[in-house]
Amino acid sequence: MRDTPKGLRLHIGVFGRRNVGKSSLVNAVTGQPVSIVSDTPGTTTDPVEKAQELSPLGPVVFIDTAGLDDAGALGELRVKRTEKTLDRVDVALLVTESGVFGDDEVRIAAMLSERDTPFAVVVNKIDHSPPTPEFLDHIAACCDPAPPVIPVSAVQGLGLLALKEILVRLAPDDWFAEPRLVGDLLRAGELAVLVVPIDLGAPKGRLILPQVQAIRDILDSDARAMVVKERELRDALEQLTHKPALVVCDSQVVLKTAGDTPADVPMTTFSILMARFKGDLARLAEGAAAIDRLRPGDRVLIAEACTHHPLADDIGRVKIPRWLRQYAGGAIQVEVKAGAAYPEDLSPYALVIHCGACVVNRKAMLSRLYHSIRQDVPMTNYGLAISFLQGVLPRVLLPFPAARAAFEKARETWRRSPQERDVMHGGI
Ligand SMILES: Nc1nc2c(ncn2[C@@H]2O[C@H](COP(=O)(O)OP(=O)(O)OP(=O)(O)O)[C@@H](O)[C@H]2O)c(=O)[nH]1
Ligand SMILES: [Mg+2]
Repeated sequence: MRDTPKGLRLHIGVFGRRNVGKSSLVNAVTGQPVSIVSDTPGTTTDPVEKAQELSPLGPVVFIDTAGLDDAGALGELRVKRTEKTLDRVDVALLVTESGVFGDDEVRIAAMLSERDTPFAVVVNKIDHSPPTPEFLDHIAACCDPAPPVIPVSAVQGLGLLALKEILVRLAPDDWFAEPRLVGDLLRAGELAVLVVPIDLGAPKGRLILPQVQAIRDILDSDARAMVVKERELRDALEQLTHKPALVVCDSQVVLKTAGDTPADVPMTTFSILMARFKGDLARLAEGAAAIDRLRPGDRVLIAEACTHHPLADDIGRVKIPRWLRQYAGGAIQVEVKAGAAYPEDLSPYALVIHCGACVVNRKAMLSRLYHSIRQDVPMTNYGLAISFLQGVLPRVLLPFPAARAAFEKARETWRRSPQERDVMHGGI
C-alpha cells in the first residue's frame, strides 16, 4: 500500500465547524487514533492525513481539518489552510450534528459546489441526539442540489457502513478501475483449464463475455488457457503431464467439475471471478451464507442487470428458485426484477441474488451491494448461490482466502443484531 503514489489515492476531506466530531469520525472510520479528540473547540489545528486501504475503493487518504468556523487571528490562518485542503480533495464529508446547519455549513457546501467536489453531509453524535425530519428537510433546503445525508455516531461506530456506501457513490467513475479477472492468479507459463458447457443456454456460435475476458486476461499474464466442455474435463486432466494451476468452471456444472478435479488443484467458477471483478467478493460470499437463514415464506429478490429473453430453464427464474425452495424446505417467494426495475426499498426481502452483472460497471454494482447491506439485506450473486446450494462454495472460494474467511464467519454474523453488524462492518 505504501507504494501507491499519493496522486493515485482517493482524497477524502473531512470538513465542518469546530467540535462536531470530525477527528472522532476519521478515527472511527480508519479504526485508528489518527487525530487528537477533545471537547475543547479548535483541537485540530493543521490538516492531518491518514492513508489507508478502504475496500472496495482501494487506497484512500482521509484528511482531517481544523474547524471552518475558527475565530481570531490564528483561527483565520487555520481557516485558510483548511480552505486550501478543499482544493485537493476528490470527495468531501461535511460533518455536523443534529440541529446544527447554519451559515458555516452553507458556506462550506458552497465552496465544495464551486469546486465541483461531490460531498455528503454527516450528522454526527446521533447517540446523543438523532436528527429530526425537520432538520433533514432544513439541510435539503439549504443546499442545491440536496446532498446525501448520513446519520452516524463516531463514538459508537454507528452508520459507518452507510458512510462507506456513500463514499463509493461519490467517488468519480474512473476511480473504479476494474481489477484483474483471473490473470493475477496465474504465473507466466502456468495453465488454467476453463470448463464451458455448451448447452441450450449457450449463445449460438460464440462464447459469453466472462469466458472471453478470462481467456484474454490469462494470455495477458503470459499464462495458458485450455477450454473444455464439462464431459471432457476428466480425460483432459488425465492427459496433462503437469497439473493445471487453476480450473475455472461455469457455475451450472460446478458439482461435476468439483468431482472431476483432483482435490489439490485449485478450482473456482466464472461467477466468483466476476464477483471479485465487479463487486466485493467477501461481501457477496457473506450474502451466500445468508441462504442458511431463509425460512418458508421469506421473499427473495432475483435481480438481473439486463432484460434478456428468458430461456425455458432459465437460471434466475427457474433453477435458483427451485433449489432455494428445496433448501429452505418450503415456499420461498421469489420475485425477479430486471434492468431499471431494481427497487430502492429492499426491506421486504430476506436476500438479494444478483446476476453476474456483465453489462454494468463496477461502480454501479458496488453501489447496489452497499445499498443492500445498508438496509440489512444480504446480497449474493447467481454463481455463489448455486455453489452454496450445491455444497461446494468453501472449495471454490479456496483461491480467495479473505472471502472464504468472510464466508465462514458470516453464518454466525447473520445471527447478530443489525447494530452489532454495523459496528463490525464499520471497522472498515
Ligand atoms: N456523544 C458523542 N460525542 C461525540 C461523538 N463524536 C465526537 N464526540 C465528542 O465531541 C467532541 C469533539 O470531538 P472531536 O472529534 O475533537 O471534534 P472535531 O470536529 O475534530 O473538533 P476540532 O478539531 O476542535 O474542530 C469530543 O468531546 C468528542 O468525544 C459522537 O458520535 N457522539
Ligand atoms: Mg479535530
